[in-house]
Amino acid sequence: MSMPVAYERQDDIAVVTVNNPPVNALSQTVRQGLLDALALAMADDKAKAVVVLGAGRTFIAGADIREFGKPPMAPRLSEVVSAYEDAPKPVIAALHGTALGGGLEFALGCHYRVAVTSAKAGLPEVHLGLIPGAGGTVRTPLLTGAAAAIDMVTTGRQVPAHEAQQTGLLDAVYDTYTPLEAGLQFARKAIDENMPVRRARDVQDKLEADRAKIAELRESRAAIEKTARGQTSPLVGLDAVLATLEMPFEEALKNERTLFEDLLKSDQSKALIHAFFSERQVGKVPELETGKPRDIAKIGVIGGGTMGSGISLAMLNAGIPVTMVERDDDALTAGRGRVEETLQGGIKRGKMTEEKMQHILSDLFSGSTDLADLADADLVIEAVFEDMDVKKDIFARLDKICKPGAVLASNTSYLDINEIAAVTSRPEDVIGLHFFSPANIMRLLEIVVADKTSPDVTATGFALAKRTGKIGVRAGVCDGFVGNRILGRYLKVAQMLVEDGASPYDVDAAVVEFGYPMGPFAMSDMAGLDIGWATRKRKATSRDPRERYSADFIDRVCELGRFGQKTGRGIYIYPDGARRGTPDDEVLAIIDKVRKEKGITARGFSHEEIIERYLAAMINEAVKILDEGIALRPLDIDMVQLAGYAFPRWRGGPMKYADMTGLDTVLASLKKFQEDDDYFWKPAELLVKLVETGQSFDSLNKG
Ligand code: 3H9
Repeated sequence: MSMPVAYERQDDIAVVTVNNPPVNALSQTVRQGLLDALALAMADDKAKAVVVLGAGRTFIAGADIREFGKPPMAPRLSEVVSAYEDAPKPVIAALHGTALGGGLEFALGCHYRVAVTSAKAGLPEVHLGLIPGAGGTVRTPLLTGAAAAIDMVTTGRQVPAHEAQQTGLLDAVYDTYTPLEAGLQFARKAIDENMPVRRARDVQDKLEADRAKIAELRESRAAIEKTARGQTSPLVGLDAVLATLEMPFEEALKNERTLFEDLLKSDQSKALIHAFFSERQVGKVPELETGKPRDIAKIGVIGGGTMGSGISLAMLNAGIPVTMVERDDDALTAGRGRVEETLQGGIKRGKMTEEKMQHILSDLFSGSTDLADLADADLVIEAVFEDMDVKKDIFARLDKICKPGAVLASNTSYLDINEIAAVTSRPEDVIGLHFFSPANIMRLLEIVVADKTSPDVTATGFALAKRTGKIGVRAGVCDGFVGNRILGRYLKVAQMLVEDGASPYDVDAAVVEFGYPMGPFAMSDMAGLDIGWATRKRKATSRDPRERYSADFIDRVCELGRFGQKTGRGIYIYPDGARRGTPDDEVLAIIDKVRKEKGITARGFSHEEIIERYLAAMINEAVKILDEGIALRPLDIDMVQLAGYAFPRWRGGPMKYADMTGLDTVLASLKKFQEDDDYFWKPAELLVKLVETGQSFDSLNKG
């Protein structure tokens, strides 16, 4: 095994290379290796300067996150950074790839920083519910000034090399060099010009200027609070940078360390670290051990409605040619129009260039009204409306038209993929690819593996997710798969809460307070109340008589032609096309009337109780989904909720939230609610078992 940190000398320059694949994280052996290499460089009389760089694809991408929460192991990163800062010979960090978190903090301890053009530097700790803990909030403002440091620390943004040079974070950027050449070039200059060691702590000019405008800098708090939406670390990051302006250097470092350690113990950082690893774990599914993704060079999308055009865009944006098939010319023109309109919108927002749009429309996109034009497609995604007979007819025709080996996918959000696959002679090629609207933006892709889907086809689904920047989550076949099945439960709780006494506006407020961008009623208004109304009518005859029906008030609202935002009225009213709704007394009167008719005496619900019920229902259904094997692991459910349903990331997802709340507490809530409605609230068997055996969802994640 190669050493995690290698030392060599090239003429009179010491070269220290960190080699800890895949991202050169600063694990204990790397920290110790860096100290040892520094000692060698200092003892080496022939070495006049030191260059530090990363082997492989990147400079150092940060502390080793897997070490968090475990007993600390010496040496601490801050000691390593200080040792380099105090070195008497000039030390140059040569950056490529991503210098992130502790990696950038290490570079800030070096006396000079150079980079190749494609390098990026960032302090992404905020995304893990943390702030930099090894001097990032102290040395960054000294070099860049407080405003740029606040931006980096509170957003976690990866700053491109040239911008980083402008702010003072980097000293030189080289367009054509390798990282080693860049480092050596600068080191040669440092030696030849007898450049001094320049410690960030000694750079005081920007600090002086910032001190004069500290009141103004403090004002950024309100904006940060707004975007952070309940997340603590961005505000702590701001405090830490501002403290640098007010405290002596060493004290500011100590202050940062205390803040970092407090955050490390917080539920928010546990949740965000869970989200980070889950995002990487979720793509590891059993089928990928044997399955090989098929080549996808051309895709057919059937349907040009909201979903079909969104899916087409997701593919086109990834550079994959798409043929959209619609039933007639008018529908095709409308479908193409939707694609074009979204691309135009991208140009207006500066996210798309005219040139790229032209390339997409003339080289990648084509339209047809004849399914036979999909004969050479490698993958066909059906996105027509939710009608089993229509879908079966399409798949039977595709079976005859498509070439052998083509993957046949349905974007259905709840229909049985096994039943669809059964009409073809090749059920092993059939899979569900459930996109979320708007499909070109939403990151979630449920990859629904039917009974006969082959591992190659599943692997193709995951490869497609990766290629289009989506988070693919494996799901089994059931009504609603993972996401919509859980959604159905908490929408139902929301309705029950309203029937029993809460106003829909209270329910939404509680859910927003919890961290969602909007509550269930505002969301239903946005999606269109008619959709749920139609589903309820469709399911009316198959509804279990033990199930409480609690949507009468929404049905009444729909009967008035109030379908939500699109009709200007729904549960809220939207005067003059407003996107944010205003509460409406007419709706409250309807709710009152329904309660009276049903003999329900309204009672009050605190926000805490609303959330307790909302989450308990969500978690209970999730456990059933897990037990039935519809979801592979608890983390898969968390990823569905985070990537597709706006569950606040800093709460980790419903399963992580349940673990942190305590499964016994969740079970106790369910039992309490069960006294009112045994059918709805009966605790899932697996949850009872986990509580009895003292296990957590996390223990199931680990297998
Ligand atoms: C910090 O530095 C705190 C300090 O301020 C204070 C300390 C006292 N540690 O994402 P990928 C793994 S906090 C451990 O698929 P990419 C990752 O899990 C840290 N493991 O690759 C995956 O493992 P696997 C601040 C890590 O090319 C593999 O590497 N730094 C770490 O798409 C490949 O990752 C950050 O927050 C880590 N730090 O993206 C940076 N990073 O193969 C976090 C990655 O088993 N990392 N792994 O699934 C990233 O943002 C991306 O990984 C990166 C590469 C952009 C680097």
